[in-house]
Amino acid sequence: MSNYNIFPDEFLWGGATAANQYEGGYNQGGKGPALVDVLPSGKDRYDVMSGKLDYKKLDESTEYPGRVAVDGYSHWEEDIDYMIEMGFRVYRFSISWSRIFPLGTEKTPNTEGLKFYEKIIDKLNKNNIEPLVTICHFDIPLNLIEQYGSWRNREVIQFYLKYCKTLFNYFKGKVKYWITFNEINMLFHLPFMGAGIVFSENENQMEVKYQVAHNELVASALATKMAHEIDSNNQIGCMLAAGQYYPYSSKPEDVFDALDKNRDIFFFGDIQVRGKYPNYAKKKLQELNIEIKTEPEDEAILKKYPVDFVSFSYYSSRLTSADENVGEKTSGNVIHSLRNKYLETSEWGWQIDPLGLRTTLNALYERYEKPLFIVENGLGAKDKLNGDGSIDDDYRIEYLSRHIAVMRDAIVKDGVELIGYTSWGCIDLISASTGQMSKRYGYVYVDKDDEGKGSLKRYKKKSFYWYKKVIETNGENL
Ligand code: BGP
Repeated sequence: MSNYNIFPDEFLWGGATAANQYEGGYNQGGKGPALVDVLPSGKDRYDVMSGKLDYKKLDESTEYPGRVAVDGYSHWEEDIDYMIEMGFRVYRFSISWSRIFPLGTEKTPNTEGLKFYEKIIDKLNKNNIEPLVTICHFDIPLNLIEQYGSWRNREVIQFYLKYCKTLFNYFKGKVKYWITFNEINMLFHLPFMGAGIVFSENENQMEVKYQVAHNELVASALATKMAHEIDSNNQIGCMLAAGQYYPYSSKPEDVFDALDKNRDIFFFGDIQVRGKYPNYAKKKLQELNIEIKTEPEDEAILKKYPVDFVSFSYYSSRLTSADENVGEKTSGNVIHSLRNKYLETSEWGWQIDPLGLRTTLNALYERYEKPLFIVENGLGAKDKLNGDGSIDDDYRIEYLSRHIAVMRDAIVKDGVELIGYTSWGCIDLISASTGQMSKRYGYVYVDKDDEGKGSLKRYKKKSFYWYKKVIETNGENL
């Protein structure tokens, strides 16, 4: 008989947030303006995120939900207390680049920004919660976008490395786990949100995206090198928006199409883990007649500094067909997929597929043989705050427990090396794709609505007590 209580003793249970959707405080503590501060709510949001609409063209009545978010800037202490109460062993959060370098280009960092994160990190360490820091989560100082054209410009690599060096030195011995870029492949789908790219007319958008990808990949490899040099205990991860593509049918064309679509995700991992452009990517660039600017040393940089672990987000599997005329498109999720008739969907049309997580874990582990870390997973749902301050989010408990159960299968039955799990938005925060508050993921409810009204008071949901038990029993009690 297998022992199903097999999460390793040191398994890192926890939750995740990111400055751009949690922190707010956009003009406090010396912070400079950033990408998130110009992301509107409402109908223009998607066009701005995808680089089709220049944020400078938005009118004066535009609301920017990220500027206040859930005011983690003032509530972080209370929020970490909730994490302590749930027994978190890890907390993933991101540092806002423009809190450290308001313009991105300064010679010296903003000490107030560093001190802000130091308080957070010290509190985590004091309570045996491992900090997992995302260095760049859909975030870049606005000045680097406006003056340099963001990541399309190779000079930005140096600014990013300066920012990394500041963090690695300042938090030396206090932070071990780092992620260089959140969902690096998102830059192909939402180039502005992912990498601060606004397209100009008539430019070859695909070429720009590959150039941006290359610059970020070189930056990530150099950051990995630097992190290891500064402290050999540092562990650096890549971070992919994962979720395997399934073929729409057993037609060989559909099967091949799924393989090809999966390469959009693997492209980044292949370079960050295996250290070189895979042949399929070189061929694709030739076929598309894309020429990206590289430096002679890039090949060696990518080769010599692979990441230590592979982290990823998983919300759903995806479905694809070679035939554009079959199937029904799903709404909601920014990475497009056809409707899979075997799956239920969330209120936002995201398909729910726990077993797909096991498939994804296996695909990544077989390909890379590196420790895996699930750093985002969860159900975005509307919650109802009852009169007595309780929230009965059984649907969230069901979603999460089904996903955690397959993680256990992947470890015990498949031998996948999984080191941790941080569910997304452990404290309710602003949704990235919609900018709305009503799409909630948390164990802790935050009183705020889509119009920005509310006391920001926190309430524990039913899932709070459930997750506390999960951690207490090391995943036995689902
Ligand atoms: C990922 C992002 C997160 C987060 C999550 C949920 O793509 O890394 O920032 O927001 O998706 O998406 P949403 O907020 O759109 O529901």
